[in-house]
Amino acid sequence: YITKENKQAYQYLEKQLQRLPRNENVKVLVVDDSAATRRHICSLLSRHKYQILQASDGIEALAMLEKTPDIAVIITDNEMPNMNGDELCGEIRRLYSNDEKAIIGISGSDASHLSTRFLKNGANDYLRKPFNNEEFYCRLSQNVDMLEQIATIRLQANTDFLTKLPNRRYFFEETTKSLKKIEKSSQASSLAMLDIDHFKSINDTHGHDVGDEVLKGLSICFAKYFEKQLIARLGGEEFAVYFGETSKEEALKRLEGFRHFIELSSSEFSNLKIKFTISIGYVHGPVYQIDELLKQADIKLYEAKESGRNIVIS
Ligand code: GH3
Ligand code: MG
Ligand code: MG
Repeated sequence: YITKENKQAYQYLEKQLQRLPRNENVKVLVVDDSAATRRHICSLLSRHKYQILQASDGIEALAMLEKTPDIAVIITDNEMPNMNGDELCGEIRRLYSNDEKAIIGISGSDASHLSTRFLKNGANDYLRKPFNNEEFYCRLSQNVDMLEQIATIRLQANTDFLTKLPNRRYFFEETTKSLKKIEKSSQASSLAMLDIDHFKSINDTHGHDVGDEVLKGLSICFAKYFEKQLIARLGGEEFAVYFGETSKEEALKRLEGFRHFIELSSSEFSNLKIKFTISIGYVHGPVYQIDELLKQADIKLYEAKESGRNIVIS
């Protein structure tokens, strides 16, 4: 489950993993009313294999940003019809944070107040024409590096290290946002907690490393099965699914399906031939605090364990 905010972070990471030459994946938008200047900047960019988009003024630039959400860097002239570069900067910053997109202002004017205005309006950097090609590349690639570092850190902060599932922190943040929306429309919220049965005995019998492999195998199935839901590893051998606007019947059908699937196929994970089951506690109702929802689901989960495990209790 990937939200819009995190999509860029995941895309960056995927690209890093694919080990493609980086620049080919970096989209740069060049905004200048002079076609000749655009051509010059674009030829510099294409020599380093950046993906290039062009706009001849601020309005066109904003439309392109909306249409192409993964533009990473905007290089903008200052004096343009309709909207100056520094105003464009301000508009971009109203919509996109500076850990999402970098802006580099360019201007022919040598008035120093211009660079200040660019920076005040949220530009990351400023170049004065005529600029040295080497300097242009250095500033551009430093800004791209910064965006990638932030994306990597954000992804790591939201991901469980062992299973690569979204972690508890991410789950709390995202469900809290969603619950606020659901509360406004007075819809019921819906959440389940899953826990491996007798996991301790898997560790005790086969060792902690095998226990880890079981957690990883389960996580892959879990993520695939609940592709459209917000999921997380809450900790240990405990997982959660948040169902947003799904009906109670539909959610229970999915959960029962997953419980059954694990009962049948757990032994195939990583060729370990270890069979295990899971217990699930499910809540549905007008509850809009994530900690309260989890508390109620945990009570149901406890009931599932008490009643003999390998069961969904709602
Ligand atoms: P129940 O059916 O009641 O849930 O029993 P259980 O054994 O699954 O539950 P218990 O809470 O007694 O034990 C959970 C175990 O999970 C204990 C802990 O060592 C193990 N565990 C927690 N995190 C990890 C992990 O990251 N890797 C491994 N291998 N084990 C873990
Ligand atoms: Mg357990
Ligand atoms: Mg447990």
